[in-house]
Amino acid sequence: MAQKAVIGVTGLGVMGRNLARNFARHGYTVAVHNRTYGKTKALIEEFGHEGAFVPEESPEAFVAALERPRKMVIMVKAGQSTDAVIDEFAPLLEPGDILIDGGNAHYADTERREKALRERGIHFVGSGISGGEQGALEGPSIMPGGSRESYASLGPILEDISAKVDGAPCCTYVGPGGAGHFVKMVHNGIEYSDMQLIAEAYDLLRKGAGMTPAEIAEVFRTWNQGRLGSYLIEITAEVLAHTDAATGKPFVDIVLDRAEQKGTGRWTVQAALDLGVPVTGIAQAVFARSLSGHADTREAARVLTGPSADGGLDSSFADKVEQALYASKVVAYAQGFNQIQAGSAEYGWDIDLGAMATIWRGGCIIRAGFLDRIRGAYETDRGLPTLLTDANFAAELGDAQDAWREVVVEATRRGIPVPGFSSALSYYDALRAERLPAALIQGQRDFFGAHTYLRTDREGVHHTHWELPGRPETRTDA
Ligand code: NBP
Repeated sequence: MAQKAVIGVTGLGVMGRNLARNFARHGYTVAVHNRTYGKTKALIEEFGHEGAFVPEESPEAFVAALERPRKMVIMVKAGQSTDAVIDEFAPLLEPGDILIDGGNAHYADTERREKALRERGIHFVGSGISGGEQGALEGPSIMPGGSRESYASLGPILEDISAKVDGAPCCTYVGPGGAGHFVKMVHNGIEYSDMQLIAEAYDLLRKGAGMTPAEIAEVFRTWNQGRLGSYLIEITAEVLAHTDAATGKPFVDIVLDRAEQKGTGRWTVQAALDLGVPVTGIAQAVFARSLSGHADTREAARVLTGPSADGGLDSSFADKVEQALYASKVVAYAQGFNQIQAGSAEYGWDIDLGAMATIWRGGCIIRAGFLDRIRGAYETDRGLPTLLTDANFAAELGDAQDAWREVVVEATRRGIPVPGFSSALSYYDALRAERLPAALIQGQRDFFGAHTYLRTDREGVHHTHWELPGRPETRTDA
């Protein structure tokens, strides 16, 4: 009888086939299956020599090829396809088996699926997998949720195929239910804000300091050697240095300036709104992409007047932009980690924030040395209310703020949009403020809707009778 497979992968698209190869390259016998057999065949023909694959054409044969308790990864287009695959495979599984969804599912779907399958004794593990096509093959960052019990047998395999930083795997148990997909969603939201901030830095250097894309590429290469060192900064330099072969122009000048999105950034903001967490950096990034895509509005707005963005700053301005970028990035990450904290509290997931920073250090799109410092901050204080109050980050933001303010002022003066930089700075200033104008808003709410207010000097809930002479106040909870 043929050797049973340790794990299986169904859905051999871009991600699934590379994930299957990654398992095989690590010495695991891996069963492979795809809705249409052609992809399974192609995988074996091209990469069969890389390891021990068990190609199966039918779901029944695929499930039968797995050793028990069975572990099978679903790697299909998220949404209805995932439900269709679950409906097809779940009846073939037995209690104790582990069904892993590695797609970009919405965490609420994962919660629903996990609950339904738990009732049938099947462990459903919604797992975030980041790193794209290359990461899936060479070592992604993996964020598995589901039951802790399932992680006991599944975890070591996933840790084995994940990226490693300083010998530590970029994979850990995130928490029950949809915790893994929630964390992956916020990861993607942070990725949106990181990319937007980098784009704003580029725009400032291009329009404000009149630098060429090639010159800016050099600036990014230098930044990549310092505290901003990260995959996104590294690839930004590559993109900016690239020349279009057909025209000889900088590549960035021949690309249509409309950023697209698949939806995980939008989900992050929607979830943040429900949880009441201000993720202004992620929201600005999502809205900036939307704005860029509104061709008609942008065309119509050509009648709007304002300063000319061009020039006036020299290349020494780049140092200030670096400080503004770093400070804004710290704010964006702080907000994202607060969202994970809030989601964890809301759903009772008990997510270890420091561990999330640890598994994002490698394999994923936001991988960066910087995450080590976030890990350190949460190691020092697990209950940190915001990363901004960590002594090291607070000191850095204090040092950066003069330049950060100057960059926002110069951008505003020149009419260069910097929604990410300026909203991050406003968030920083709002947290610093002893008093916020929210007191006035409470007054307005009480005036038109008798919504009541709390006083700074007395207990209780109060309402002012704005319609009566002398506007007397009553305590409404007494
Ligand atoms: P692809 O588009 O390359 O492949 C899609 C796979 O889904 C194919 O194997 C296809 O089978 C299968 N499938 C579909 Br579509 N509908 C199905 C159904 N009703 N029943 C069975 N199989 C079905 O996707 P991908 O880029 O590999 O992405 C897979 C998942 O990984 C997605 O959730 C995605 O969001 C996530 N993800 C992607 C990346 C990335 O960089 N691409 C990164 C991280 C996460 P077929 O061959 O028969 O059509």
